Amino acid sequence: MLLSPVLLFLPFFCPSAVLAAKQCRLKPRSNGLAQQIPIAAPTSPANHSTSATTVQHGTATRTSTSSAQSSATPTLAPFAYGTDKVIGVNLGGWFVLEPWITPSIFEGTNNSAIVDEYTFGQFQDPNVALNTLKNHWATWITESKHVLIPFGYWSIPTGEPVSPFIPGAWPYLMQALQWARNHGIHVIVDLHGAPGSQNGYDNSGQRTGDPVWALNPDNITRTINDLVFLANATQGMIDILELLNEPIAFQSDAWASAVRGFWQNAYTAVRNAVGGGLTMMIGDGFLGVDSWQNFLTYPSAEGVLMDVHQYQIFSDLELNRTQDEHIQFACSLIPQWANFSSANLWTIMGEWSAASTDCALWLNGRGVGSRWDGTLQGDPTTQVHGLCDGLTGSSATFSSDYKTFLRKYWEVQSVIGDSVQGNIWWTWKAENADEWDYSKGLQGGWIPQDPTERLYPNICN
Ligand SMILES: *[C@@H]1O[C@H](CO)[C@@H](O)[C@H](O)[C@H]1NC(C)=O
Ligand SMILES: *[C@@H]1O[C@H](CO)[C@@H](O)[C@H](O)[C@H]1NC(C)=O
Ligand SMILES: *[C@@H]1O[C@H](CO)[C@@H](O)[C@H](O)[C@H]1NC(C)=O
Ligand SMILES: *[C@@H]1O[C@H](CO)[C@@H](O)[C@H](O)[C@H]1NC(C)=O
Ligand SMILES: *[C@@H]1O[C@H](CO)[C@@H](O)[C@H](O)[C@H]1NC(C)=O
Ligand SMILES: CC(=O)N[C@H]1CO[C@H](CO)[C@@H](O)[C@@H]1O
Repeated sequence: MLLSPVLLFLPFFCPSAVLAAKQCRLKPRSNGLAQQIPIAAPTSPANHSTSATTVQHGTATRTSTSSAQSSATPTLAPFAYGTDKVIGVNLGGWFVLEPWITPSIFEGTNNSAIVDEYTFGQFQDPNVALNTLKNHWATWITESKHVLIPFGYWSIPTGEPVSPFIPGAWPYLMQALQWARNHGIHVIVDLHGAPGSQNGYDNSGQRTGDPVWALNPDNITRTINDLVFLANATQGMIDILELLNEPIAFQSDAWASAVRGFWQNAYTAVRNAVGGGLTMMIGDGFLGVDSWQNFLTYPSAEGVLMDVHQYQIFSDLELNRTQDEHIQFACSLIPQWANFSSANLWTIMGEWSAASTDCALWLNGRGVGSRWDGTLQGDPTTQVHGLCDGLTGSSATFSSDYKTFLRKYWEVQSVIGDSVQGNIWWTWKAENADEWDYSKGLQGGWIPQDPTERLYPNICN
C-alpha cells in the first residue's frame, strides 16, 4: 500500500492445514540467533537454458560472474516467473513496523510521539525497545508459500551507523530464509526502508514530510551498498530481491530522475556482485507502468520484474467510487498492465487488499484519522464519505453484503494478477483490520482456500 515494509513471500498453494498451523510458527534457536549457512545460488528462475543469449523478458539465465556462485545445487526448484503465476502474500509489519498493523506495539510504549520504527528507537529505553522487537520478530509470522518480506536498511549488518534505529532483525531474516528453504517456499526480499526515507511514509521506517533519500547522493550510494551486501549474503536463499519499495518518483523531476538512475545503478551493482542467478524487481514509483516502457528490458538488462501496487483508497476521488465502480476501475487496469507485461517487463501486482476505505486505525499514520469519515487532520478539503463502523476492525461487525463485496473485490484483483505474472496480497496479518488480513479472509470465507477459485468468473465482462 502506500504503506509497506519488508516482503516475505508465502505462496498459497500451501495446504490450508499448513497455513493455519501453529506448528509452523517461526522459532528462533535457543540463542535467539540463526546461523548463516552458506548456500549456493539458485539457477535461473525462469529457464534452465544454459545459453545466456536465450534470455529475455524478465528471465535471468546469465552466467554467474561471482565465485560465490560456483557449483552447488539448489534444493528449491526455480520458480518459472512469467510462466507460472505468482500467488503470494506480504509479511507486512514484521521487520518494518507499521502502527496500523501492530497498534499494540505502539500503544505499549505509552508515548504518542512514537509513530514509526525510527521514533520507536529514538524515544524509548534501548533495552525495553529491543526486547519488544525481539519478541515481535520471533512471534509475528507463521508459515505459508510464496512470500514477500519487507526489510529495513538499518537491519542489514554492514557496520554503518543506523541510530536511532535498532538493529537486530538480521538473524531472524536468516532464520526465515532457512525455514522457507526447508519448506520449499519462494521468497522475495524487499528493501522497504532506505536511508533518508524514500517516501516519508511510516512504512519506510521514518514518517516525515521531508524525505531526503533521493536528494542526497550519499543516501543513494549507501542504499546500493546495502543492496549489494544483502544480495551477496542471501545468495541461493531468495528468488527475488526487490530493490526498493515505493520511492515517490512523482514528488519532483529531481526525484523521478533519481529513482530512474537508482534502478539502473542498483541493478548493475547487484548484477555485477552476484551474477545472473538473482531476479530483481523494481517498482513504478507511482508513475504508472507506461512511464517505464523499454526500461531495463532485455538485452540491456536481464532478470528484472516490475512491481505495481493497486489501492483505491488514498484520495477523495477514489473514495467517491461506489463498490461497483471500484470493481470496474480494477477491470479497467487490465489492458494497460497486460500490455506492459507482455511488451516490457514481467509484472507482479505486489501489493493489494480488499480495503475500499482508509478506515483501518492509523492506516494513514499513528494518531492520524481517515479521509473516509472526515477525521483526517490537516486536510481542510476532506469530505465525509461515511462512517467507518462495520468496514474495518473485527469481521464480526461485517455485514453479509460487505463480505460479498470483499469477495468480489478480492476476485477482480486476482483477475488483474492473472492478466500479468501474479499477485502478492498485503498483508498476511494485521491486529485490528480484518479487511487487510489474509488469514482472517480465509477464516471469514471472503478469501477462498484455493486462490484460483472464482465465484464471479465474468466479473469484468
Ligand atoms: C527456454 O529456453 C529455450 C531455449 O532457448 C526456449 O526454447 C524455451 O522456449 C524457453 N522457455 C521459456 C519458458 O522461456
Ligand atoms: C505503559 O503503561 C502501562 C500501564 O501503566 C505499564 O504497565 C507499562 O509497563 C508501560 N509501558 C512502558 C513501556 O513504560
Ligand atoms: C560476499 O560474501 C562473502 C562471504 O560472506 C564475503 O567474503 C564477500 O566479501 C562478500 N562480498 C561482498 C561484495 O559483499
Ligand atoms: C467526490 O464527490 C463529492 C460529492 O459528489 C464531490 O463534491 C467531490 O468534488 C468529489 N471529489 C472528487 C475529488 O472528485
Ligand atoms: C495495448 O497494445 C495494443 C497493441 O499494441 C494497443 O492497440 C492498445 O491500445 C494497448 N492498450 C492499452 C490500454 O495500452
Ligand atoms: C542514513 C543516512 O546516511 N542518511 C543521510 C541522508 O541524507 C541526509 C542529507 O540530505 C543526511 O543528513 C543523512 O545523514
